[in-house]
Amino acid sequence: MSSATTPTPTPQPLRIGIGGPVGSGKTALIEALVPKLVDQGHRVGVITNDIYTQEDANHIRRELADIIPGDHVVGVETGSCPHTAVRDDPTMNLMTAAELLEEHPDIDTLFFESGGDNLTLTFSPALVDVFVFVLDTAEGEKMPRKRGPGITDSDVLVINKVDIAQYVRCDVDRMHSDAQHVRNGKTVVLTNSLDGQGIDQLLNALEAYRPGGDETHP
Ligand SMILES: Nc1nc2c(ncn2[C@@H]2O[C@H](COP(=O)(O)OP(=O)(O)OP(=O)(O)O)[C@@H](O)[C@H]2O)c(=O)[nH]1
Ligand SMILES: [Mg+2]
Repeated sequence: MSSATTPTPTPQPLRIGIGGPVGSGKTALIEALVPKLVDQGHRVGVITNDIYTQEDANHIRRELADIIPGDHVVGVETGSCPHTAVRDDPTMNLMTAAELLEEHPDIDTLFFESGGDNLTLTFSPALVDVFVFVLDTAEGEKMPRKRGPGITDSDVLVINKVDIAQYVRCDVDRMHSDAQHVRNGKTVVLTNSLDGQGIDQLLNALEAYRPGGDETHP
């Protein structure tokens, strides 16, 4: 009898953290993933972190102008080390997410892009459900062998810019197998964010972390 008055609980959005070295392609990956998510019927929000500017938020608003409303993208100006804002004290990001979800409760997928940083970056589990770390081939084939928590502990490791590997003398197969080795077999995805290579595989890996979805993480 009381069921008519019981509010339906709002499902928790899938919160995806994207981190990695400066310029590895974090923003480009988000810009490749969002149109596919929207095609699948998802409603997407994006929170970017830059130290002093809204550069990445503005880029995403421009690139995805026909895909998601501009007010679904918010830029956090951290004013400090990018680690702090997504790992040590994620308060600014948590508050920004709460405001965004209050304004747009239909958002079911929320990206957090960290400011570009070094190999030790990780995300607070209080902020995200899945942590993606993005390397690119131009940083050099040796990067997975250097390890660091971003490379070894992330849920999904992306090796981006596979299209330019040949120009920077990077053996992608070697980089891939080294990455799988240091991650004990956890997911590694090769991508070209500009032409979409590997993006479907990445999306599938992320969906396994959706709250209420398949609990068997890869
Ligand atoms: N060739 C190639 N270029 C790419 C790829 N992904 C990104 N880029 C380019 O790499 C540059 C940096 O990409 P961003 O997406 O801004 O990188 P980012 O990691 O978000 O950078 P920060 O947020 O400043 O750390 C841009 O010029 C992109 O167009 C890729 O897969 N292949
Ligand atoms: Mg960026």
